[in-house]
Amino acid sequence: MSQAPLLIYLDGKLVPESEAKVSVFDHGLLYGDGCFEGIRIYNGRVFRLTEHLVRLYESARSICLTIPISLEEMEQATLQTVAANQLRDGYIRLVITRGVGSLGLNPYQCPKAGIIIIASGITLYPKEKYETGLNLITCATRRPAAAALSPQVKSLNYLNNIMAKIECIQAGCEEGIMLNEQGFVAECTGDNIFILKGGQFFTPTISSGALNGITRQAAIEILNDMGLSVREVTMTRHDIYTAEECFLTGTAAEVIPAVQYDRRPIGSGKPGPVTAEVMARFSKLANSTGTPVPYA
Ligand code: PXG
Repeated sequence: MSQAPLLIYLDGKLVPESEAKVSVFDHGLLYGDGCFEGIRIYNGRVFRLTEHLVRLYESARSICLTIPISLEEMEQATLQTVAANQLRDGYIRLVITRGVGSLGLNPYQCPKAGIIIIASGITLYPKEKYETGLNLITCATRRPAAAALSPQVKSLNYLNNIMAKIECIQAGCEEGIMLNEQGFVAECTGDNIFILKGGQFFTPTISSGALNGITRQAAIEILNDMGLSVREVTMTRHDIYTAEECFLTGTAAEVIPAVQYDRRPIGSGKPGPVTAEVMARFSKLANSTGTPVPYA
């Protein structure tokens, strides 16, 4: 990573991070009104950029938020921000805020959405956890019903997930399982979940309350390439208690094993061989595909 101050894209301009400031009247701050994406840069290429941008524009459309530039312009802005910071490996955070308005919820009082692009680094879990695996708990905090707030909207209001993350950390765990209102497994606080049982992989359906993760999709493709089928199911805690292997997927987490759930070992209690193969294949895929960054 470069040592110079980061250059942040803010509403059409690249500015030093010390000047990258937003108004206290931005509804992104006042109400968590807006949406975001997290994207990875591997080996000088941006991983699944179009898929992330499509999801960002869908989140925005769903909440009646007009992004003032086109998806193609956003793609160029993202690549330019990465290039300007000379990042070959890192993490991009795209943030769209409702913009500056008056006090009061009415989003139509905010004339123009704000655009922030940060290209930096991220370390979600300690490196050794990719070898030893994560411990998970069941979070008491549930995923909101889709009728309350669609889990497909990556909104700027992550309090639900943050409350669940607090529970994980207080329990001495890195991640946790969030159930939906019916008590079925939806996903983790910032990752999707896969389990292996009887030679087949299972992951919760999107309608269970899971975000349709881009890494989740990549994992499904990898498993299919390995000749393994993945069934999207209504998953229970029992299914995880009795799984042979378990791994989580997410842009920040990549593919990471989980070895304990609610104090019960998952399978042997060690990362499984199939999970190791999926991790290796994901690393190969991430480092060999993607949109090249136009470095100067
Ligand atoms: N579920 C939720 C609720 C997420 O927010 C995922 C699953 C995984 O989706 P992708 O498309 O990334 O495979 C996410 C995305 C963080 C952080 O800081 C987490 C995400 C994105 C950005 C930052 O923990 N998770």
